[in-house]
Amino acid sequence: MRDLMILADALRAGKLVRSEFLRAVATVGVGTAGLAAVGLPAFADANATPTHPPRKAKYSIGFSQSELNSDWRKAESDSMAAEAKKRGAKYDYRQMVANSDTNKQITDVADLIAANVDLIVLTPREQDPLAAATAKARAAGIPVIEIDRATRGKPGSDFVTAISSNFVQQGNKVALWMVENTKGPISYVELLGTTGASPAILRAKGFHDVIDREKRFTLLGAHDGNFTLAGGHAVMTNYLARFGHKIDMLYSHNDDMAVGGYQAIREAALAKKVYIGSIDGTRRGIEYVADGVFSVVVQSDPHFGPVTFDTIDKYFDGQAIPGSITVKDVTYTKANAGRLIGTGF
Ligand code: GYE
Repeated sequence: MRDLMILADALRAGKLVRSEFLRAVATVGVGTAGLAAVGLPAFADANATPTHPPRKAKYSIGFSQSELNSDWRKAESDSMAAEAKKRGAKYDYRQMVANSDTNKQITDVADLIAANVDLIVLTPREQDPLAAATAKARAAGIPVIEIDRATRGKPGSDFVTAISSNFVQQGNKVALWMVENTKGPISYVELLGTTGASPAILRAKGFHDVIDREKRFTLLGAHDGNFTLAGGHAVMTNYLARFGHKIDMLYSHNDDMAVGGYQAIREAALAKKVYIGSIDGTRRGIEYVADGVFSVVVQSDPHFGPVTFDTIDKYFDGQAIPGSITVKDVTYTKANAGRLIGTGF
């Protein structure tokens, strides 16, 4: 117990960083009761996310962004930075950008752990590889909040919470629109988001849960377009060469790929209407809905700054945080898109 009190004092005095403290505690071999006795329930289990971190005048927050290659990602990063700035008296904030490289993102998280930030906000590019990075942060006693995308881990123990849209529901909504607003046999192609990314996996699931029950819909092909305009354009160009006039509908996991797909349709001078359904709510996507070019776009709101920092506030305040926090999204159709263009980014 004496050893533990010395360690706890050293931690409070800032002579030890948290990871050093945790390593030292492990060698002393005290249990939960011992830690609680010196007023440190936060570190009761070196392998669990601390739930009651010690109070500080200022906390350092590290945000690991997967990439900044689209208006969606820029809107997300801008929202985070703006909110951090507003709360600058309480938070130091830094962002690392992984440039669409999952391995770089793993290193970015390792760098934030080495820098001993107080909390990591992570938008995991791929759900499985980044689960291990999250586990390393947890083992070092650094809490992780996952925003927008999630890893496969268990919220509440592997990480504090996941704040995101309901991706399955987004896919459901596009499929339902197509079921309710088209007639007869429909052959379609699907532009998939980045392989291994939670929104790509769940938007496919949500769409197919609904559409696969309808016998009049036939899938011609589905391929990874990496959530980019160029990727969507390339995949759609290929599908048009293969299937041409057979294509009645395009389901795209995001607006950028849908815009690329639509450009390919125009270049192919297809003399027919192709129904296009997509997700995100970029300004261009909403304008295309208003113009009747896209049939339906389900929003995926990228403005994570306020809800994320509200959650961080609560966390450091010792309040209970739910394992998942769902962002509310609207659906754009011809009926509302014109007046909602301002909600785009
Ligand atoms: O739809 C897409 C972006 O993870 C929800 O990632 C996000 C998705 C978003 O690249 O445009």
